[in-house]
Amino acid sequence: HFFPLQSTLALIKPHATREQREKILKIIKEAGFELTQVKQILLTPDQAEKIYSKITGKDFYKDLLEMLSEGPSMVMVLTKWNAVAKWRLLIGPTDPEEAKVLSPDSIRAQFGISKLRNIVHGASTVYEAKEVINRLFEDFSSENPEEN
Ligand code: DGI
Repeated sequence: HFFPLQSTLALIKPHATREQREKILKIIKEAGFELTQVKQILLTPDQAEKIYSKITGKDFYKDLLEMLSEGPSMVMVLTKWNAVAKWRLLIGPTDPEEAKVLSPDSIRAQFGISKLRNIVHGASTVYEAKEVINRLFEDFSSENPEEN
C-alpha cells in the first residue's frame, strides 16, 4: 500500500509537565514522525481560534481558551506517511477515560487528566492540518520581522 507523505498539526497543551513533554516527544520520534517545525508559544485567543475553529460555538470553548492561556503550548508540525490519521490514532479518543478503555497505549490514555486537559491536540483532516499550519506558522514568522 502507498500512503501520501503528509504533515499534521500537533500540540502539547500547557498543563503537560516538562517530563511528560519529553516522554511525548520520545513517543513521537519512536513512531517515526519527523518534527518538521516546533514552537513553544503562549497561544493568543486568535491563534487558538485557528486551531479550534470547529468548536468555537461550544459551551466549553471559554474553558478551552482559559486552559490554553495557562502557559505556553508546544505547537508542532509532524511529518510522516499518512501523518494526520496516524497522529490521531497515537493520541487516542478525546476523553482520557474512554482512551484508557479503548486505546490504553495512546498518549491521552497515558497522560490525559480530563476531556479539557487531554494533554495533546491533533488536526482531524488533511485540509484542516494544511489550513492551520499555514495560518499559524505565517503568524509566527510575522512576529519575527527579520525572518520575512
Ligand atoms: O479533536 P479532539 O481534541 O479529539 O476533540 P474536539 O475537537 O471535539 O475537542 C477539542 C477540545 O475541546 C478537546 O481536546 C477538549 C475540549 N473538549 C471537547 N469536548 C469537551 C471538551 N471540554 C469539555 N470541558 N467538555 C467536553 O465535552
